[in-house]
Amino acid sequence: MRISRRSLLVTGAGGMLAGCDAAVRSPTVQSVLARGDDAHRFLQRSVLDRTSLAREFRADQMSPRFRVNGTANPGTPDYAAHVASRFADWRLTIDGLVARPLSLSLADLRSMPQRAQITRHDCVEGWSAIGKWQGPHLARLLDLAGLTPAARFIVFHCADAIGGAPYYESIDLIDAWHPQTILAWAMNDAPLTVGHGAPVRLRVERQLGYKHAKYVMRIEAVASLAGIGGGGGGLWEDRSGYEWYAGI
Ligand SMILES: Nc1nc2c(c(=O)[nH]1)N[C@H]1C(S)=C(S)[C@@H](COP(=O)(O)O)O[C@H]1N2
Ligand SMILES: [Mo]
Repeated sequence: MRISRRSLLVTGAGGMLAGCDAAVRSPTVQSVLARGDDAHRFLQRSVLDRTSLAREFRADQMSPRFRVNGTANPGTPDYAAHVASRFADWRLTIDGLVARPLSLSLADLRSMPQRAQITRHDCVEGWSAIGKWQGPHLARLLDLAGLTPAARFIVFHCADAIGGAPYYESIDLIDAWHPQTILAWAMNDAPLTVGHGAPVRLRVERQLGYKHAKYVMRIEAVASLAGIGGGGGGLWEDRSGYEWYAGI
């Protein structure tokens, strides 16, 4: 069995959601899928599973209370200044293995095509909550920046630190191009609060809560996770041996 764009479109998310076709047609995702062509049949099956959608819910199923977990406020002078100016001067950096490094304002992110989704957030500590998230597709941002062929992982650098270690997370290109992977600036139809990760946080809906980086300041495309933080691909991976791929 060969993986083809067609089988991905049929079994994966394609066609079910507006905006997804564009992601599947992108040159980068084509090259990710092409790599799958060479893989063992078992790996091809895994790629197909990885592209399926997380369950989405109705508005009346949203949790009345969505807890704030981990950092509730980065608390640095820089971050406090951004909160005071309502992130008017804040810029998201997209750099690393990209053809065109970007510096985007919150207004830029808000004016791009948006995706909204109501999903269940599952924390490894044993709680879940259903909330609505909105923002541009991560894939669109990465297409604007233009990943170079060596890029294999996307790293999210955050404004906060835990025990002195900067919070960071990373995902591979399959999750980066997943149709539900967005950079959310809104939650439950309001701008993100400080507690939930203002001004933007990652939503990577097929994985556990700790992968959903809050307070994202910089997105970096890399060939390898070695040399970033402790090399484990994320703060909790480094500190506590949490799985790098936290699929749910
Ligand atoms: N920057 C940053 N991102 C983070 C965390 C954090 O402490 N700092 N905690 C993670 C964990 S363990 C969870 S469950 C969710 C919590 O998101 P919430 O506060 O919006 O519920 O954010 C994740 N992303
Ligand atoms: Mo969590």
